[in-house]
Amino acid sequence: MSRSTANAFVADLTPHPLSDRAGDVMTAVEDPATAPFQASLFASGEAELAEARSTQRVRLDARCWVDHRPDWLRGADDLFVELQHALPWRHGRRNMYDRMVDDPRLTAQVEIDDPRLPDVVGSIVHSLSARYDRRFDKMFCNFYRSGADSVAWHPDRVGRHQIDPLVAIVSLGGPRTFRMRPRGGGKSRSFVLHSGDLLVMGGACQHRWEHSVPKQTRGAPRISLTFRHDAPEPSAPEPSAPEIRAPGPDSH
Ligand SMILES: O=C(O)CCC(=O)C(=O)O
Repeated sequence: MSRSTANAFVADLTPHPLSDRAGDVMTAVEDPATAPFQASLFASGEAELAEARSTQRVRLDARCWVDHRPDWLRGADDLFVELQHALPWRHGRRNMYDRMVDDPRLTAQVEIDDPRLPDVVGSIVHSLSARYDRRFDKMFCNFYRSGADSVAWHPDRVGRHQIDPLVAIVSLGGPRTFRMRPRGGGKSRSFVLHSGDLLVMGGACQHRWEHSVPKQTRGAPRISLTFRHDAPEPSAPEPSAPEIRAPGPDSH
């Protein structure tokens, strides 16, 4: 199918990877079209890890932290374009209140060693695994076609069966706000993720906090590459980074 027929769905009724409910399904999307966006100079060219500014560790509470590393990846906009066309994007539909509702984003699940992935993904995995002393071997990708796409508040499912899992997110394309709030209520915090930024949630984040990417009125398309790992050995140390003052809480 050519790009001119982009966004056509090929029904294949694969079970939904993010849902436990019977009847929730995924359909394949061939080469999703999006509005073009203006690549920045830093984010153009061949993708490679940059020795950029140091990691900023934000303590959310006594047991939860977030590492934000701006400009971690050079060439992130070109990587966005490559992965937009190369990955097996799917569109989820879920049964909610007796009607099928479209997920407001596309997703793609790929093996870390999938031949469609460029070499830089191997470098990302290697660097994360070395820095955080975990074997990051699971990759899940999200495609926000515009500001209208989003993901609602949730903790990650790895938190159900792992103590303090790390979740790493590499952002490609348009900037988006990534929000976090304590489960059960409380002040939220926001991180603006630009193309090439790395954000890692650690400690008990998946047990005590939840996160979202809210809709926004305008927004260039964005892909997030998320990396997870198997349960670590009980003796694995908690990785450290210099701490900075946490950004002020959001008003809502
Ligand atoms: O796209 C993002 O930055 C967040 C992704 C996310 O929350 C998820 O896939 O669980």
